[in-house]
Amino acid sequence: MKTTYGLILSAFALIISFSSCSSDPLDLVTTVTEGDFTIALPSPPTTNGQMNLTAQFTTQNIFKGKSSKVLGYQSGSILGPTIVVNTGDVMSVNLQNNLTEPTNIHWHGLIVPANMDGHPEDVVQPGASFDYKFKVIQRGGLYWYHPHPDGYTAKQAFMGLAGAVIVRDAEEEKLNLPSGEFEVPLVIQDKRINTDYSLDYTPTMNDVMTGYMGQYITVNGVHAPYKGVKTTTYRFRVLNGSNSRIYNLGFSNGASFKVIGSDGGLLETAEAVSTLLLAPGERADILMDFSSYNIGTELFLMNNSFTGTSTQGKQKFNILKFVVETKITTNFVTPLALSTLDKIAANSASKTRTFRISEMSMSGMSNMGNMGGMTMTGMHQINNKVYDKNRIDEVVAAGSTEIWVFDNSTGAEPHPMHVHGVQFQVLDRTGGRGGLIASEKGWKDTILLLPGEKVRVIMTFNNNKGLFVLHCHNLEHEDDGMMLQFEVQ
Ligand SMILES: [Cu+2]
Repeated sequence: MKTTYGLILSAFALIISFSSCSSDPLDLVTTVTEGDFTIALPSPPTTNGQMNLTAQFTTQNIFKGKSSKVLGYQSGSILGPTIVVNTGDVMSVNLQNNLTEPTNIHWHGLIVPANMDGHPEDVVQPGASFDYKFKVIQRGGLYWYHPHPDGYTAKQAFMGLAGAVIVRDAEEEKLNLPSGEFEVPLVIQDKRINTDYSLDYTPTMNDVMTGYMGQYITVNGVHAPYKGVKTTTYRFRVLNGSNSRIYNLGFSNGASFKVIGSDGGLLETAEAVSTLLLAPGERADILMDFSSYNIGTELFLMNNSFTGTSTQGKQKFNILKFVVETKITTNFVTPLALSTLDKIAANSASKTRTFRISEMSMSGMSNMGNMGGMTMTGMHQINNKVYDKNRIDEVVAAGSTEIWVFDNSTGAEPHPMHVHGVQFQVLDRTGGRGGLIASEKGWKDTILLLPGEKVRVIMTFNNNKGLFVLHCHNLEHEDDGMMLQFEVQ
């Protein structure tokens, strides 16, 4: 494997990797290289739900003073604007495809009609455009958008096509959570680059097995940023927009922080934690209280090491530096009760479906070479099947409640499983970690399964009839075929 790596790595990346502390010699291109944290954290511009996005080739300074060739939804930016809407608003987004391959938009976590959901076959050809129009019907929360065309999802998302959607509702407004400058979206991604600083998406066979990881962590599109903060509580809206890297988020001083929301909005009550595992596609709504910190204090949002999988979690690294700059006095107190979740009773489910996750083993595959144009697929399967656009795998009755079991008990890799068209509740996790973490106690659309784990989720499908997909949100696994279709009828 190292030989293959050596061939595909640029000389620049090799130098960087060898000069940084490598915690795993087998993990050369996934070992994170920290920067100097001297770029101020940007926030993507915000927009309402009426606007135009143009998928295009553009550039952005991901590294200080260095222009990187990327893909973007607007000129000069690797991330699209943050769309801020209220429950009940109609979103109307024109997507113009100025790429040289098909693209589309999947509104991750939003419950939209099937023909607006960015189904992998529902694509916009190069030079064409499409109007996405739908009503926002669910509760407040952090959702996101990214391309989902069959076979191109991982590349396009990695190259820069993604953005956040913040939905607000009356229940959340009443809580007076930190807002304005004290509410900060954090889109965390990892990137690989070429010698000219352009983004490098060239997955090898091994990358397809583990997922494509980069050695440079970016937040809101820049590598190693810092953020000046005031002595008060901040609300961080965190999205793991990485293709495959899982983060075990925490603060470098070990401070506890409060998890108040998950993929589908607020939890019932805040839960204090010191680390939080966040898989690709997942979101976390957290409160961090800087009120007791002295001016000049520096601390980092960081990734802690974690166990449970052999392919990730070995290395600790810093992600974002906070510098406490300004003393202010506020009297924010986290509300004791955040929300009320209507729990779906397990006995209300009319059907249980099991999705068994499996991978081909690595043995015998090391000589198969580079994936090249992704011509070989199917190493990752659900119920022994790879994605086939001509096959409908499951038929679900509109309005029905079902339990879906994701079974990774014999799997060897982590898989964040994502279901389109619904939000679900997690009933339980058996095997592996054997329980639920703070961010899994609310509404979810993506759930992480580490090797050995089985998770049961329950959901009620709405009346949006048509074709949707469920898939692994490790996007290399997804493009490799780890995706099935279900029809709501
Ligand atoms: Cu996977």
